[in-house]
Amino acid sequence: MNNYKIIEFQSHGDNTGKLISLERGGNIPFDFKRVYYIYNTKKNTQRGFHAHINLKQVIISVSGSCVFALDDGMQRREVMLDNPARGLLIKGLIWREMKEFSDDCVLMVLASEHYDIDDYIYDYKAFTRKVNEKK
Ligand code: T46
Repeated sequence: MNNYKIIEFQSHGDNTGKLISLERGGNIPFDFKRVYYIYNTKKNTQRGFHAHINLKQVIISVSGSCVFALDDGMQRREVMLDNPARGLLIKGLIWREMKEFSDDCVLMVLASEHYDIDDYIYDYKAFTRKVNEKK
């Protein structure tokens, strides 16, 4: 599966604490137009269940943890997001599901485009058709 990648961020800081800086064209490999965060997710909730047609995103758990399931229509992988020094880059057609959120989970997402509902595919069969078109 090559539509996703884990990016390791350099953590700066001293004995007072840590700091990570995100820079477009630097450790974030696209120009981001939007940042959003997901927090206060209720217990046993699952989110996502969609794919994007064009959007690139980097997803970072800045607090707590969750499991991110990725499916490219052929394979499925699960990635644990539990480290602010690690980002999940998704850059192609990937069906995504999020689950097992800890109470303190805050997911910060950097997105290459403004919010556009027409970029979402919510039907899994439509997603696999799109994957096959792109082959
Ligand atoms: C994704 C995963 C990781 C907005 O108004 N603006 C926005 O920029 C976004 C992202 C959402 N919304 C509204 C749309 C819904 O009424 O916020 C509500 C919750 O969004 P959604 O149900 O799409 O949330 P998730 O967690 O299922 O998915 C989100 C992103 O939408 C999606 O792009 O990849 O996080």
